[in-house]
Amino acid sequence: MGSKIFVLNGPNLNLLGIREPRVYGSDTLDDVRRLAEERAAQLGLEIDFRQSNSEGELIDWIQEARGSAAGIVINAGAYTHTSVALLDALAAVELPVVEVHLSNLFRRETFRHHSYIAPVAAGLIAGFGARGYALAVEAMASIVGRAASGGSA
Ligand code: CA2
Repeated sequence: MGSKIFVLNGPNLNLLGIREPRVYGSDTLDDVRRLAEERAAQLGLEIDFRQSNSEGELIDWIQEARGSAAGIVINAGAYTHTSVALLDALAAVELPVVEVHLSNLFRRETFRHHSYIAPVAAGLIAGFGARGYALAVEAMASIVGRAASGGSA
C-alpha cells in the first residue's frame, strides 16, 4: 500500500455539478474523487477524500492528518479567503500542502485573489476544473517522493 494523502474539500463543494455548472463545471464531487483516486492509484498513493461545510471539522481533519497522512491536498472553498484558523492548522501540522481550486481565482472577484492558506502551500493549482485535482495529486506525489510519470514506483 502507498502513502496516504488527505484530499479535503470545504463548504458548498458538495453542490458541484448540481448548481452553477458555468463556473464550476458539470463534474460532481464524486467525479472529482474518482479522478483523484485514479491518478493516485497510478502513482502508488492512497487517497482519503472528504468534504465538510464546517470550518471546525476541516481543522479536526487537518490535525488528524498528522500521523496518518503524508500530505494534504486542499480546496478550502470560500474559507480560502477568510480563514486564519485553517492557515494555523495547516502550519501546525507540518505536512506538505497542495492548494487546489476548480476555478481560476484571478479571473474572478478581487476578494478571491487572496488566499490565507497559500503561504503554507508548496503550490497552488487553479482554473483546470476537476482535472486540477489529478494535477494536485501528481504534484503531491513528487513532493512525497513518488514518481509523477505514472508508474507505481
Ligand atoms: O474554485 C474553487 O474551487 C473555489 O474554491 C470554490 C469555492 C469558492 O468560494 C472559491 O473562491 C473558489 C466555492 C465552492 C462552492 O461550490 C459550488 C458548487 C456548485 C454550486 C455552488 C457552489
